[in-house]
Amino acid sequence: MTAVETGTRTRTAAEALAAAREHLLLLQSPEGWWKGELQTNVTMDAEDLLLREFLGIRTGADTDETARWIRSQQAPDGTWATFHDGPPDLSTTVEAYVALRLAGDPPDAGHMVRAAAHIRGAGGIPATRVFTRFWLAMFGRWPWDELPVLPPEMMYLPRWFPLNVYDWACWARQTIVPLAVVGALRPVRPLPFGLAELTPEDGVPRSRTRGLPGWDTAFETLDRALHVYERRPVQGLRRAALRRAGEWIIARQERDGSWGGIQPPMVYSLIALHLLGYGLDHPVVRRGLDGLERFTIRDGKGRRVEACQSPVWDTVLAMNALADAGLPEGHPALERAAEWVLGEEVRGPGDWSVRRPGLPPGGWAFEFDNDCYPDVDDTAEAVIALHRVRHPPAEPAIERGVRWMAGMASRDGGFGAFDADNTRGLCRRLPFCDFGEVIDPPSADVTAHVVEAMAHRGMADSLTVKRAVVWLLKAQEPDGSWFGRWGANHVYGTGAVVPALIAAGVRPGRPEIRGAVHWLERHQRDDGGWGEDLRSYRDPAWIGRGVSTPSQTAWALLALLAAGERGAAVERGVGWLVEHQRADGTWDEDHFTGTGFPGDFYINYHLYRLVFPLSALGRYLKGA
Ligand code: R01
Repeated sequence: MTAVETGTRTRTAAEALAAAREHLLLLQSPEGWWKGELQTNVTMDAEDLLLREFLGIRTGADTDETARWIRSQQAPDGTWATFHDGPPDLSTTVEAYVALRLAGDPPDAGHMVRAAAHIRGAGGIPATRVFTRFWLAMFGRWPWDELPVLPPEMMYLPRWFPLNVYDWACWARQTIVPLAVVGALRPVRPLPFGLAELTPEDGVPRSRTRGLPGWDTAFETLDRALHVYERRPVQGLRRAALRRAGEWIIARQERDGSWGGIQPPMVYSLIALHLLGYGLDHPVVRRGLDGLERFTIRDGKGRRVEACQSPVWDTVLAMNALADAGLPEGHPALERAAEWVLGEEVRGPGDWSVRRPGLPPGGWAFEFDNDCYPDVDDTAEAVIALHRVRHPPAEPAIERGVRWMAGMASRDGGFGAFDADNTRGLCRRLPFCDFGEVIDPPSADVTAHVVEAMAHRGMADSLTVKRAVVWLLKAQEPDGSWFGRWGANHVYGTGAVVPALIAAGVRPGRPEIRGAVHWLERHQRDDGGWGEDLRSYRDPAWIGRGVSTPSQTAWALLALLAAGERGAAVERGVGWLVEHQRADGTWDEDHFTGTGFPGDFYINYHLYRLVFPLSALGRYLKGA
């Protein structure tokens, strides 16, 4: 059994587990849920200030506190990244810079001079993403005419026609509908300063550094035609399309006032509705602003906005971790959590019904109030959690969730997160879409979670699980790993798929499992942990490589333990967890290990550092 010297005494794996379990129990809310901070990047905070400036509701206190947070995230070279220790990101740096100018930071202050120098060297505003230039256009610092056109008339495309709104992943759908309204109305608000200092010197290429390959000829031609149309849209049609977009947005506002429980749709929907004539005192707008308030964190580090909130996800992961850690069935913490999760079940139709019209509702969403958008990943983990804590009143909800999940299988047998058969790659090629993933095709991690959930429910022999297992086996990389869509990266994918395949009855001796075990062993770091840098999404040289982190070490261990491994790799991995645990029972994890959009948008789920190591230690000790 692994034991590691910590300070003056030796902590064993069992003591590490007990400390972690106690720490997690202390974090539970009185209502029964857990929720860790969902950290992303400072574009959230910059855009929050710009939104408030646009609506005329920006306050000095909020601005100061937000600016303090944005400054605290600046790298020594003056830039901002989209993840901890990541490379400079031009669009993020421009948005942060503009927000700090809005907050009154003088352009000749050292941190501003460094930021501006980097921006100029990287191509300036012309080289930023479409969203960044959209914001600048709203403040007269970029010509509306030089943005890709996204006409609101797209609301009339039938559901079978390419690029209709239901071809888009739900997060993109909810973002582009309000942006189409904003782009059609082309508002310009004054900004009390210029941005001449961001203009690149001669010789710096002015084109977009990325995204240009997406402008293939057909779309370039289409965009040019749309620009021509934009000068004289058919007035009656335009008015009707704007009204229809407004109604579409309002129909999707959640009980908490948010849209989809994510920041970008909230911000753009508020702007769109405002432009359509909804005043600040209109209940829809007021509820929306209240919704944003609930996504706002204020503490000693400053004011910041969460891109999204993860209470359901965090709660079901915590329940699973506590069950792994040996907390007995019927423990009050698990009972309270189960009751809360039951109250979160989604019982009505949502956008997913468009592709699966006959399917009865069920399942869970990620956030507190996200009834239009339950997702398969949360549903799978909720089913596992409710099943494992043996809470009899949960049975009907579990059954509804399982049936809903089964109905959400895509044609190829795999599972996407929010929609079935959301695979139209054409969406990715629009010039507008340079911000990240815009479709929701089946992924290995979500499919694995479904397989694991259904295996727990005794459905390992069902056609749904068999097809999903075939899907997973086909998705294995030649090197033995699986790609991680919603977590970083191949360590996450492999850590999800191996336990699922074993749960579904795949023998540990099968070559696919052996291949995965060897891949994990080959990528164990010298210190005994596992780590995979987010750069791996763009640069294959980083696959399986990076600084060891608690969550990634735990994912690798979960796979190895499921495959029946009990050798040196496991001992060293457990040793890494025990050695790096804090005295208070949790772990530090500055590196982001969550993925929003591969290559573009990343998440540090603050509870991952605790729930996954707890699960890994629990399963290690149970098998010991
Ligand atoms: C965003 C954006 O901010 C954002 C925020 C959160 C998500 C999607 C799904 C899940 C649930 C969690 C978070 N699970 C499938 C994953 C579980 C690990 C996605 C996007 C940024 C830009 C745009 C998210 Br445009 C739109 C949204």
